[in-house]
Amino acid sequence: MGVLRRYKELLPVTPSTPDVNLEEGSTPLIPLPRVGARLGIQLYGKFEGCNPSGSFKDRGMVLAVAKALEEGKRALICASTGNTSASAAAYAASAGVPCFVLLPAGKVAMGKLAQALMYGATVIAVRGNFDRALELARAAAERAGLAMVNSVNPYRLIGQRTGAGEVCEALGERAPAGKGLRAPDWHAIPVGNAGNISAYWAGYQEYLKLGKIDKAPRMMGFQAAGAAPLVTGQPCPDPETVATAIRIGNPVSAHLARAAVQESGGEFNSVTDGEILSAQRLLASEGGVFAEPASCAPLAGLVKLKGLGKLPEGITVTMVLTGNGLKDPDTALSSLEQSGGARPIEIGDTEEELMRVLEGRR
Ligand code: AN7
Repeated sequence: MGVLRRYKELLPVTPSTPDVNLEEGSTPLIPLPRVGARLGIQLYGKFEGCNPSGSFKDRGMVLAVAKALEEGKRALICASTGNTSASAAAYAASAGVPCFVLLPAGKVAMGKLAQALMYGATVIAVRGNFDRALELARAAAERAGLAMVNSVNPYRLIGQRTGAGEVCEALGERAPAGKGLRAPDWHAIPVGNAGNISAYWAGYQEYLKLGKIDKAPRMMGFQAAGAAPLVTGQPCPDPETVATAIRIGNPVSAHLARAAVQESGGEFNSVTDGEILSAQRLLASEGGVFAEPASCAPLAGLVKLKGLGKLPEGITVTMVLTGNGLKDPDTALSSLEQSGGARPIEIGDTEEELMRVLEGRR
């Protein structure tokens, strides 16, 4: 069941809201016992890469597009570091409406670009960064009467709240008592435009108010060191990071994210590109989950905090693995190359040569 049907009680869905649906949401909360053991914690990954367009954006996009259609809008526009554009383009295709996406030229992972083009969006590469593309998209939406589906659209964050409830349900099922809902101790999440951390916090708050959980987690937001305005407290005029999804210098929802961290007793931290890529390899090789670089900023942060003696022993931590690793194979392969890691072992077509590899003789 997609997000609009599954959560109709929690969402502003009316009888006249079109039934937009790509069967998004209901993603797995994957236990990561080997990685958790290294860190001395109970670690889980909410694998949002299982969504239809391969990222968490689908949870909110489905609602934003449904409401845009309900309001009579006939075309969508967004700026994006990649995943928002893929998601918007997918729902536009499904609903049969045009979609314009503005991307920072040359700074979008190949899989995401391929998606937007395949879904049939008009892709506009802006020679400028994401923050500038967003300004342009907002102005154009206003001028041309298009539905703006970036997270400045309130329906996006409302839809994204649904992830929090799913985390609590999945943890509840695993609890020794085996029933009821349970929040993690820490909720670790990458922060770019700062929408998702704000949405998850609102989702946890909602469940707290409804009495479904008895405490909310600490919200731990992680940014890339080269694009860390929430850590430095200043907008970052020239954001730069290998994690292109979070290459954002002036987050639209900074105020909401700050409130989430403050109210929950959490923190913002930054991690270097090297730490992100090493966490990505760790998650894949010891967790069995391939997530894109931005999604691995939280794990990089947990490793860093552990090293600083700031990760409490035995706590339950959920990380939002926001996007699928298959979106950016280039970065993964060059990261392996640079770390002297795996690459294919080429052999001739003989059994003898194969046996030599299997027995470690070459
Ligand atoms: C994989 O697609 O901003 O803090 O334009 O793609 O809610 O912005 C993507 C953001 C984390 C950060 N992980 O979330 C876009 C875009 C991945 C992402 C984030 C993004 P926010």
